Amino acid sequence: MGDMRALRNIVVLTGAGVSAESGIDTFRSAGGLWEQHRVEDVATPEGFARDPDLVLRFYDMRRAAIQTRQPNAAHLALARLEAEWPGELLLVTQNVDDLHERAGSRRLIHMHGEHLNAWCSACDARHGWTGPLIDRPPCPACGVPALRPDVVWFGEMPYRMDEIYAAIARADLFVSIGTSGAVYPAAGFVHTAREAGARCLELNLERSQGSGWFHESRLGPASELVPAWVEELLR
Ligand code: BV8
Repeated sequence: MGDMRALRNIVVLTGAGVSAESGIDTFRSAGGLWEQHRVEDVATPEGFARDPDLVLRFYDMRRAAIQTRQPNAAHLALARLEAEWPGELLLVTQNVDDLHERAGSRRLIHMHGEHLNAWCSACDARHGWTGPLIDRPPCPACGVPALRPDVVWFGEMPYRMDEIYAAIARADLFVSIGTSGAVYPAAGFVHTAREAGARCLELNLERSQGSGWFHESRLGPASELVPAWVEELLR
């Protein structure tokens, strides 16, 4: 990877693989089999309109599950990097769990939303939410029982894309961790980073759909690769 010390601005993208060792299912493992529905069918506005109870139960189950899990060494290493790196660091996650926050990361964008938020379809307010939504609780702001998971479904626009693209345009290093590179626009960030002249590094358990676009791809579990890479940067 050459001399890392010349780097100033880093953008890190994480996916489900960074939370796998915390016991949170990745999409590849859970994606096709959940109650005989593909995630693409359940995680869509159409799926929600078709069968809101099915979708609300899907998210209630996952919202409860993440609250029983803990950050792993990869989350902690990324929080250490944010604390100790002298240049800019932006962590963009596709994950909707809160393990990066609980590990200590602050400069963080949840481009696909968060399990621990509820979004009111009636008044557009968002609220921190840890319980179920299946029993249609009233929105704390407007009282209408119109709360949905505050996650970005397929066909919906991911959050804070302008900030993400602005950070990638300034990046000297783009690092993708634990993602299959199957879902856009996140899967396209490496192309944008390369066009901006950034070095591109992939840390993943196996080769991903985007591996060929990275200058370097290291294969292995995130709990080993990420702390080693952070150590290399901060040395
Ligand atoms: C949009 C939130 C437009 C919900 C998620 C055809 C071509 C190109 C694009 C499209 C197309 N048809 C449709 C599209 C667009 C679509 C898309 O990309 N579809 C795919 C299926 C082709 N994208 C969208 O719809 C996006 N929106 O395009 O909007 C628009 C424009 C204008 C106006 C309005 C709209 C929105 C996509 C967001 C969907 N929401 N999540 C929820 O979580 O329930 S997606 C979800 O799956 C994740 O957030 C993530 O983004 C995605 C993939 O998951 P990964 O994180 O990569 O996880 P995965 O399981 O796939 O892989 C895990 C990886 O980790 C593996 O590689 C594995 O090897 C590795 N791993 C495992 N263990 C470890 C490990 N690595 C390290 N250590 C380990 N221990």
